[in-house]
Amino acid sequence: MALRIEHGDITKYGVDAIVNAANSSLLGGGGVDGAIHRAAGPELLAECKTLGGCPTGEAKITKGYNLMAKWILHTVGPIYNENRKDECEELLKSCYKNSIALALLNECKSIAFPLISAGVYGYPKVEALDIAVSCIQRFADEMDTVIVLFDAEAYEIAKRNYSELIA
Ligand code: AR6
Repeated sequence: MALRIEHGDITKYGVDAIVNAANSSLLGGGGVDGAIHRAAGPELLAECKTLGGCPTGEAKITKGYNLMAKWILHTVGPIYNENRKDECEELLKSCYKNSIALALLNECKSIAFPLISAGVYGYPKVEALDIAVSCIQRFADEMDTVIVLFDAEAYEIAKRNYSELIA
């Protein structure tokens, strides 16, 4: 198993599947979701419209269209709420677990993940990264995996807490 952490833009990764931190409509938005829709092109939205949305913690797959990645695994992270920490943690773990299960079902050997919920949805980045690393190590053992961190703050946290995973 090989998990690494890199600073970059997930839309540029030529892996079998990239994960999208979507919302439950699956009809696009800001952040990484907006970047993926822009890079993949309008056919992505057309396919997403056929999926009927996605509940929080679950995942759905589409083609990658103009991306180098073959597939996009759309998952919906929890909106962070300090008063419901345990529930948020379980839902975030489910995002990783269900995305990885869907990747395995589609014979993916490599996946790139963003830091799900750690932007607009407000999940504290330190905890979000701990959950990402532990779930990927647990469930994606036989795949080549990368966590792609876009913002400098998240990457600084990774350098501090997971220096062994940084190339
Ligand atoms: N590559 C990798 N990571 C990125 C990129 C990129 N190109 N762009 C942003 N990030 P967010 P969420 C990072 O807000 O918190 C959308 O509107 C970003 O720095 O994209 O799950 C959806 O439609 C952050 O660390 O997703 C939903 O409505 C991480 O991706 C909502 O936002 C996640 O930030 C989902 O919120």
